[in-house]
Amino acid sequence: MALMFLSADDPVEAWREALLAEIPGLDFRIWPEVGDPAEIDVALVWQPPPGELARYPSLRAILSLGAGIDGLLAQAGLPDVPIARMVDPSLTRTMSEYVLLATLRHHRQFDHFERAQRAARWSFALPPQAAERQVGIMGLGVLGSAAAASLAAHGFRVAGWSREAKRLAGVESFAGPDGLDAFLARTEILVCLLPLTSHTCGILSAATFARLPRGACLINVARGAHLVETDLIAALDSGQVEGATLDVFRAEPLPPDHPLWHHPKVLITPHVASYASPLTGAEGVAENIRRARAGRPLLHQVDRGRGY
Ligand code: NDP
Ligand code: OXD
Repeated sequence: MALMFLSADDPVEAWREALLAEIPGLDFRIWPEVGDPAEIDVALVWQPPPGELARYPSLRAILSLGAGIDGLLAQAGLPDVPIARMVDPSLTRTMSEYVLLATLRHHRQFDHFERAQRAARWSFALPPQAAERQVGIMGLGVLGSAAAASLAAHGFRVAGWSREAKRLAGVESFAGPDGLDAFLARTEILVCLLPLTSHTCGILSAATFARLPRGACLINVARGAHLVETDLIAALDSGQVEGATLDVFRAEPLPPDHPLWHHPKVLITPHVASYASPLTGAEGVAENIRRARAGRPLLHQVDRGRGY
């Protein structure tokens, strides 16, 4: 049996080399040159074309090269086989770096100084201490809890919001719909690291922004569909939200004429907040190939009912 690799964004040769080091003799086939579809038993994928995975009758598992599997679950005709999310030290570390960098940029008012410089304006303003700055992370899973720990280690007052309450050192925990108001009311820098599900789609809306303290900032590194873009633009224009760092968008690439590109209070990055590396991720993927072939539960297996 063979593994099919399908991704336009991931380094295929590095993944092949790293997986062959873990599983010598692995039959590694690169889409679309996969040979007989009946010989493919495991698919390692990022953003496969719609319907493609239904073409492999012997498929035993789908291993995602990304942490978010909302795109896979949205596919019509997705085979009913176990799906595993990507959990990888590089993915986790690079996300924590991005969230720390974006938080510091808002906290130290670099966004404000960038605008002041463009107007040749000397805008003297000192920030509060990190210990006085309240950061809130929506989603305290693999990525959110690591980002929270890193922010707490830098002295920020950190809280997180998840479905179930968590016990994380230095992180105040809020949970469920009942905990959301209190979480938002104390959050000056809001980070979204939720999976995209029917419960979280559109959660970054006017109603949410109105519950933040005036002048709060937003960092969205989860999915574009969490954000109601017109609501954010209105909140930025009114001053309810003072700045935003956005890595993900409803349409990617973001169309050239989209108003977010030119908004003075928005920093845009092209879905690069974090990325998996074959050097650190191959071990977990290889373990999941072995598990799939032995018919055992996968590591980080997705709960399809929950949507993450
Ligand atoms: P996890 O599955 O590990 O964590 C998800 C977290 O969200 C959990 O804490 C979960 O709560 C919480 N959650 C889910 N639904 C709700 C809800 N309805 N209300 C409150 N909390 C909820 O995911 P990861 O941390 O690995 O990844 C998070 C997301 O980050 C991915 O789904 C993806 O969209 C995005 N991502 C973006 C990248 C980028 O480059 N921009 C790269 C990688 C990921 P509980 O713990 O209680 O179950
Ligand atoms: C994602 C990823 O889910 O890049 O966005 O892992």
